[in-house]
Amino acid sequence: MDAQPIDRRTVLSGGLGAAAGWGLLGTGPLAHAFPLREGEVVVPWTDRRPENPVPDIIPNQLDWERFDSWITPIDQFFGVGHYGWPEIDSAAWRLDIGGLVRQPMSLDIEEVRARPRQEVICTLECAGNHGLPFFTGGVGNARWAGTPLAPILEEAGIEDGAAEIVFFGADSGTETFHDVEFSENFGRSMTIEDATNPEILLAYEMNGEDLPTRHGHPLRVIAPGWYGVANVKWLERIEARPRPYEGRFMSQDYVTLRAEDKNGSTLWTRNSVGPTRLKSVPGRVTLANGVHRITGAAWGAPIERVEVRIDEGDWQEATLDRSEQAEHAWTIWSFDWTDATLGEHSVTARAVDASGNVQPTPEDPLIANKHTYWESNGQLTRRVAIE
Ligand SMILES: Nc1nc2c(c(=O)[nH]1)N[C@H]1C(S)=C(S)[C@@H](COP(=O)(O)O)O[C@H]1N2
Ligand SMILES: [Mo]
Repeated sequence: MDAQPIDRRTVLSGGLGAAAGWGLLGTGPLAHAFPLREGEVVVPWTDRRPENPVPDIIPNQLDWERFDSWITPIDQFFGVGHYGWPEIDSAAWRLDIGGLVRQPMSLDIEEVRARPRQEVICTLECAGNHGLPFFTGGVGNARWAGTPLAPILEEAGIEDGAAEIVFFGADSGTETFHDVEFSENFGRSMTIEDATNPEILLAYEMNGEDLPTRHGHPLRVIAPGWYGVANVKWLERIEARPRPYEGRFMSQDYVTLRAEDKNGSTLWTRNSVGPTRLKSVPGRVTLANGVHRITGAAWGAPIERVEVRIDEGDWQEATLDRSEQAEHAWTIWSFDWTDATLGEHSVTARAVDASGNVQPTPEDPLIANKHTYWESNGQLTRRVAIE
């Protein structure tokens, strides 16, 4: 599953790189969104994102107007570091596996790398992305390599009384709880069933390079299909525990608060974020040979269809670029906007998944009755001026 798209991509880009290919891309049915058309220029969005007030916590957001590849290059990949950015000396680092296990383990990085290698191309989105006005580039798609977690847990032997696996990072911060001040490590948990999914990796490579410091060097969790927060970086401890772990990033932050309607009365619920939700983004508008094209991405569930709406017009189907795809990676789509008229327009996109679920509108109770900013997967509208 994972090796195939890379091979096809290599073959494709080789073919297109041979000069003759370029001129042909603008004609005929659109098969590939990237590379872009010859002479293509970006028509900037008129709704600009406000300046990022927390560049130390959320650096390097994806700039959608530069969005031109299925795999996001490392230098364009956003980061989230709630407790700073530890620089870990991999020679001194160890991963400890303990708690309710029959055989506690301690591995150095060479022992981790000597285990079976597994790769996955998957999209990572922060659950806060699009929840705050300045936060619109908290998503990227990368090729990760590491070793699967499940066989390690199997070797350690999870005891019957265990309910969860907790992942702890090396980074920590000062927290308070009932007037007690203490130092808490970044931590996230999963049920045993979720944590033993064969897709979950302990990853030491990103896009073919040694995992960069910003992204969790020397080792991180990669949980395909989960929001970013589950993908614990700078991993140093894995514990099987008998009761749900309730650290800050499980029980305070990354918790969605909703006012649910139950037969006319309101039931407030709080849930820790988990698996990703269906979403699409109009990425950028470009112009080449007199034709405007909207290129975007959709992810969060298997994508069946993406539709685009200009102003209050009809929904029109976008073309999905199936030349590069992987189960948990975003799907690139494009829409040739052949009848763009002068003036300012709004562009809205919505994704439909393989089960027929439609990405919710901002008015959908799922979004409208949500009172925290995480899991903001409602349909997005952008504005552009055609001159
Ligand atoms: N140890 C640790 N892991 C972490 C975080 C963190 O602050 N510390 N942030 C999480 C969040 S909220 C997100 S969205 C992703 C971001 O991954 P990236 O920085 O590689 O893009 O890392 C997750 N893993
Ligand atoms: Mo996040």
